[in-house]
Order: sequence, then structure tokens, then C-alpha cells
Amino acid sequence: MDALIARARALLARAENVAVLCGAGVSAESGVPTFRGQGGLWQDHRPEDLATPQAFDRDPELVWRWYNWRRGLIAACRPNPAHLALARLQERKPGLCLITQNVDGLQQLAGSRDVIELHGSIWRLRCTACGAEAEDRRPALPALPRCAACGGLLRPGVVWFGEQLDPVLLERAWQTAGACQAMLVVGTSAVVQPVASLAGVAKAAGAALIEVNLVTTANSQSADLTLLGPAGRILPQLTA
Ligand code: BJW
Ligand code: ZN
Repeated sequence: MDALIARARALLARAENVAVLCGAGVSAESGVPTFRGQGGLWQDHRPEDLATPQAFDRDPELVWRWYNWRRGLIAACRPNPAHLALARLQERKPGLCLITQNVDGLQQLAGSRDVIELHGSIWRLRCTACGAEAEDRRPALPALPRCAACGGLLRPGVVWFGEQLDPVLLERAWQTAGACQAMLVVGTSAVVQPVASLAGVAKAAGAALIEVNLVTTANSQSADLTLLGPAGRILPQLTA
């Protein structure tokens, strides 16, 4: 393992532009549940009942109950050594770009700037009537929160299945992946598109792929290095 860590450190040191792609595994050690795998949210909940626009149209109260539960849970969580290591790496490498699928905001709490939140933020609310967006960090909201401007129903500012990702953010992520010399892919099962394709974009452009995960994933085949273990233990070794 030490030899693998040393190789990963060398690849990162050599790269002028580093892209980091994060998934739920980065926040797991903070106590935020992942989606898939053991203890994952999708073990007890069907995504089509909670994380689609159709589910929200059908039963907004049910969807809001689930998001309020998660808001309360995340509000009690703190950044872990994985977040802190990535924030430190970004300070050292100004060309580093952090791309996350996480909606919890913990990477920003760790001090990172300019995080590309491809799946939105659980702390942002959007009006389904007038489209107004606002940040709201209260752990729990009313059962059916309403827009201050127009009274319309508010929804979580996250990206549900079947919805387009913000095209501006997606374009930035694509550009970043295509222009980096090394991509660090941490704690994602790499099954949700289009984000799952970003590692392939980086690889095709000649970047070195370094994966950190508890298990091998769809990315492992094409990765130059897969470091198996908890991100909170491995990332600090990469960035120390
Ligand atoms: C550790 C660790 C530790 C644990 N240390 N590691 C068929 C084929 C291809 C695509 C599709 C298809 N059918 C439908 C689609 C499209 C769909 C999709 O990809 N579906 C697939 C699942 C099949 N995608 C979409 O709909 C997207 N939009 C889109 O494509 O628009 C265009 C379009 C529109 C209409 C039709 C077709 C195309 C939108 C996707 C939105 C995803 N939203 C969610 C919920 C966000 C809001 C919320 O949080 O409530 O985003 S789903 C969920 O998955 C969440 C995550 O961001 C996302 C990715 O999960 P992630 O981060 O990888 O987490 P896990 O849990 O899967 O994995 C955790 C990993 O960490 C594991 O590997 C562990 O081992 C590891 N780990 N602890 C290191 N301590
Ligand atoms: Zn409104």
C-alpha cells in the first residue's frame, strides 16, 4: 500500500491541473449515509418514490419528510479527514478543481472554494412556480415550505433522476476533466450518469486516474491506481 500511495502522490505532484471527482463515500465517515451498498439510502427507500419529479408531483409531503430527515441528519455532521485533506490539496494546488455529486455542503465547510455541485445542494430551495432560488440552512422546514415571493411550493435544490444537470456546471466539469493531467475519483460507485462518464473523459484526454474507494467500481478497470480503503484514512496520506 505504501508503494501505491507513493505512486499516487507522484502522479498528483507531477500534474499541473488536478480534477477531483467526489461521491457519497467522501462524506460517509462524517455520518452521512451513502446511496448504494450496505447501509445505503436505497436499501430502505425506492429512488422512484423519493428522488424523481414524478414522486414530488404525486406526494410532495412524503418527499419533503425524507429531505427534512436528511437535512437534520446532515446538519449534525462535520467534515471528516477526507474533506479536510482535499481542502488542503486545493490550497497547495491552485489549479485543482473539485467536482462533487454530494449535496451536503461538507466540502465547503472544510474550507474548499469553487466546488462544482453537479447534483445541487440540499441547502438550496427552488420555487416550483416562479423558479426563485434561496439558501436555507434550517435543519427542518415546514411540511410543505412555500416561496416568500409568490407562495408557490418550494422543492429541494437537488437533481432528481430524469432531470438535466445544470448545463453550465456540467460544461465546466467536462472541460475540467478534459484538461487535467490527473483525476482523483473518491467514494463514488460511478453508476449514475452523466457524472459517471467524467473519469472516462479525463482518461481519454490522457490524464492519470487515481481511484479511492472501499471496493472496486466501474472505474477500476480504467484506473491507473485503485487505492482500497476509507477515504478518511487514504486521502490524508496522499496530501500530507
Ligand atoms: C467509500 C467510503 C469511504 C463508502 N471511503 N469510499 C440507463 C443507462 C444510463 C443512464 C440512465 C439509464 N436510465 C436512466 C439514466 C439516467 C440516470 C442514471 O444514471 N441512472 C442510473 C442509476 C441507471 N441519470 C439521471 O437521471 C441524471 N440526469 C440525466 O441523465 O439527465 C439527462 C436525461 C434526462 C432524462 C432521461 C435520460 C437522460 C440525474 C441523476 C441524478 C442523481 N440524483 C441522486 C440524488 C441527488 C439528490 C439527493 O441527494 O437527494 O444523486 S441519486 C444519488 O446517486 C445521488 C448521488 O449523487 C448519486 C451518485 O451516487 P454516489 O455518490 O456514487 O454514491 P453511492 O452510494 O452510489 O456510492 C458510494 C461509494 O462510496 C461506493 O462505491 C462505496 O464503496 C464508497 N464508499 N464509504 C471511500 N469511507
Ligand atoms: Zn415563487
